[in-house]
This record gives sequence, C-alpha cells and structure tokens, in this order.
Amino acid sequence: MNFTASGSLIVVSNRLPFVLKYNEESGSFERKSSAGGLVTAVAPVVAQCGGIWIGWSGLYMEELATTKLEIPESDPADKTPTAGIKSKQIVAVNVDKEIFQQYYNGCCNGTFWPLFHSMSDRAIFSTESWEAYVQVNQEFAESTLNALRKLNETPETDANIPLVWIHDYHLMMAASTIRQKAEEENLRCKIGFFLHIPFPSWDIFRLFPRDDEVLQGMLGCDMIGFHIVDYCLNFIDCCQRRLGCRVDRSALLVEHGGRCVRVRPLPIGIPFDRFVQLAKDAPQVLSCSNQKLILGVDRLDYTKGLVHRLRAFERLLEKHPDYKEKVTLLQIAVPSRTDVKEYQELKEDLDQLVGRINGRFTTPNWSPIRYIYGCVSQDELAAFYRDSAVALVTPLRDGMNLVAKEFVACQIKEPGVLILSPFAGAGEMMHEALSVNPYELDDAAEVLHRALSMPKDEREVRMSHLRKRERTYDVDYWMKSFLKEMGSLTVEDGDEVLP
Ligand code: GDG
Repeated sequence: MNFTASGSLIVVSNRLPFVLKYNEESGSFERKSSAGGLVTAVAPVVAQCGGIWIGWSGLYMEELATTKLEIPESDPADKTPTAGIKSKQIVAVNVDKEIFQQYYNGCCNGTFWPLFHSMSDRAIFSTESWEAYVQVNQEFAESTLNALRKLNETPETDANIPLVWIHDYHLMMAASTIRQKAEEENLRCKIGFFLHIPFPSWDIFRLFPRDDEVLQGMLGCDMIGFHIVDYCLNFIDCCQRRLGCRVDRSALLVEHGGRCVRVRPLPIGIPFDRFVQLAKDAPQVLSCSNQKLILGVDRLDYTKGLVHRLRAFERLLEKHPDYKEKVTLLQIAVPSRTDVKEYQELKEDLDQLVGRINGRFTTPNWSPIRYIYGCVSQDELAAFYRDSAVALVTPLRDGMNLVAKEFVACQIKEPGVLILSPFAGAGEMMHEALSVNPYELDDAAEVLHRALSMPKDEREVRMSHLRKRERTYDVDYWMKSFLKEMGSLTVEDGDEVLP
C-alpha cells in the first residue's frame, strides 16, 4: 500500500538522515547513508510528500567558517531510503562546537540517556549542559518555525495543516517553543513527538532538577508517542504528580494549558521484507558448520548488558562442559560515543572479559567467543542473523530493540531461538521468545541451555509466530499509525488502513 502525509511533513531529529562527508578532491560534500529504523521508515514518506527534514549537519559553526555547506543531491546510483529526498528538502542546523558538546555529550548522553534507562547512578546533572540543551533545542525550534513560515505563504486548508514530527530525547524542549511562537504568529501546525528510549517512572524522573520544564516542553505537542503502554503511563503519572495536570489514564490523555495532549503507544517495527530479502541474498559467511552459533549484536553501550551476557555464557560453559567445541558466541559490538570516558572504560572491561573467558576455555581447535569491535555490512549482518541458532538480546533496559526483530525476520532457514530480556520494549510483544532476566546469571545460563537443546518443532512454532507478528507490525505500519494518530494519513490505493 502507498501512503503519504496529507499536509507537509516536517521531521525534526538530532541528526540529518544521512552523514555529510567533505570530498577534498571535488571540493564538495557527499551523502553517506545511515540506515537506522527512523530513517528507513520516515525518509520514503518525506520524499513522497515533498516534506522537510531538519537536523544537525555533523559540522560545527567553526568548520563552516572555512567551508561553505551545500547539501548535495543524492548519487544516481543511491538505493538507500534517503535517495528520494532532494537537497531543498534538507535544513541543516549548525551549532557551535562547545555548545554542541555540552548539549550532546553532556545533557543528552550524560544525563537523559542513563536517567531514562533507570540508571540514575550514572547520570550527571549540570546546569551548564542543561542550558546548552535548551539553547540547541531553541535553534531547532527556530529552524522549524522558519520552515513553517515558508509553508504558510501558501495557505493551507483544514485538511492540509503542516505536521511537525520531533524525534527523541535530544529534542524534548523544542515543541513548546514551536507552539508558542507559531500561535503568536498565526502559523498553523500540528506537532507530534516520538521517544525512542524508555520513559522512566516518576521516582526516577523526578531526580532531574528541571523535570517540570522537560514535561512542559513535551506537552507543547498534540500527540506524544512511546514504544509501549508502560512508558505512556509513566509519562502521564509524571505530568499528574509534578505539574498537577488532570489526566485520564484509560484514554491516555493529559490536560495542559487548556489543551488535551494525546499519549500513545506506537511500537516501532522494522522493514521486515527488506531483511527477508537481505537474508535470501546474503552468501554464507560463517565457517563453523559443526558448531552452533549464539549471536549478540549491539551498540557498545552499558544499557545493552554486554558484561552480564558474557558472564552468562561463561556460566554455561562451566555448568555444561559438553558445549565445549560445540558452541560459539559471536558478539558484534558497534563503537558508540567513543569520546566519552565511560564508554572507553566499558570497552576495556569487555576486552578483558573476552580475553579472560577465551583464555580459560580455548582449545587448540576452538575459541568460545568471537568478538568483533566494529560495524559489519547489512548483508553480512543478515547472514549472521540467518545462520545463528540463538540470538541473545539481553539489555538491562532498552526502549524497543530492533535487533530482536531483525533476527526473526532473517530466520528463513533452520529456525533458531530468540532469548529476550523483559527489560526491552520488544519483550512486551515478542511472547514466543525465551524470556530471561539478564541480572540472573545462573538462570540466563540455563535458558541458553534450553534454547540450544530445544526440539525443532517447538523452535518452528515459536519462530513462525514471532515472524508473523513482525511482518504485520512492520515499520510501514508504525509510520501509518503515527500519521493516523495525527489525522494526517492519505492512503493512495484505497486499501484498508488500520484495524
Ligand atoms: C534506539 C533505542 C530502539 C547494529 N550493529 C550493526 C548494525 N546495527 C543496527 C541494527 C539495528 C540498530 O543498529 C540497533 O538498533 P537498536 O534498537 O538495537 O538500538 P539503538 O541504537 O539503541 O536505538 C532502541 C531504537 O532506537 C528504535 O526506536 O529500538 O531501544 O535505544 O537496526 O541492525 N547495522 C550494521 N552493522 C552492524 O554491525 N549495518
């Protein structure tokens, strides 16, 4: 089914949907694709409806003083989801380096990331970084208002009001500024927000000294989407307890400033068919046919539970020595936030742990852990997903987790088993996975044993249910659900829209 947004769509996210790389030879910028879930889902719709994407260019003001930024058109050979987006649809927000560091490494990743993942001990509170956060959010709001001003030159009809869609914890203060100024200037728009990470309980959220301002910032929206109902209820609870808002928990509504803000669970999906195709096309890349492969794929982040996972695997080898030379754990850890000390320390801990476990169990013909610190291509990733007997998706806390979904999409041969933490949003829906508390090492080792010894018919039944659900609730469904909630969905071939 083909669908677009009925009004102009303005997507606002921390980063643009592609990375800009300066080519010294040609003296111009080139696009480098980045294929996260958000880009895959939203870019085709922005392209189809002639929308606008606002985000940080990846360049600092200081760099732009010497190099003029001109957004390039896509390469004719580009097949990525952003290929259809023209340069005039891109608005780059440029920020001063010092301010951006305070905003991004400071407030976003030093405060909100750990706090929203309920790891408050890791959260740093600093007035300076909060002020930078507010300033950068205002710059994003100003760029959005400029885009709205241009759109307003052509009068919109009631059915055609511009739709602003703001993404994630980097931009929680933008909506209220956009709303206030748009009202002052009589600019019409609808504002939606989606949070890709968990929203914590009141007990945790209240630790942030400016918690009331964050809530007010978000309540500038007409609709706020989270992955699961629990995060919606946490948010509603915070609005009631901190701001004294009237709320309706069963209808998921918050009253604020004389308006009713809708709060909605909109679980993100994956481009299921694309992963199936990748799995069909990918050549065999693994050479351990006599061994079962256990797979872990994560950004190297403390929320993903990598240390716990390696220890659980070690426990399996201790308790079930029969698995020696019969199973291998392939862990891909994608470098992330490498300029932050905490992430550098985590990398060192993992390096040591992998070395210790391998040193302890390795035989002349086998090492228990293959550890890739780096990024593999999507083709290779699809082959790993397809050829693994078990996927270990055991975050300590995770908004959703797309790896769990991509694994089941790629399971087109011998069915494997998904082991999933209940602390990932995905754990709420993927009931046929084996659930494991990542903190309970003995239990995790036993669940791993159960997965490795599960009869084929049980694996088949579980995998077929998992795949069916992910195929139905894919990333297009997510995008449509959002547009439908905002009253901005146009279906082009007349198919049924949503149940
Ligand atoms: C945030 C939330 C939420 C990983 N390694 C490679 C690679 N990947 C791709 C995977 C997957 C993505 O990265 C990771 O997605 P996650 O959902 O696991 O995690 P976050 O980056 O933390 O994302 C999360 C998500 O937003 C969406 O709302 O689910 O909870 O934290 O797509 O395929 N891709 C390639 N090579 C790799 O080595 N090509």
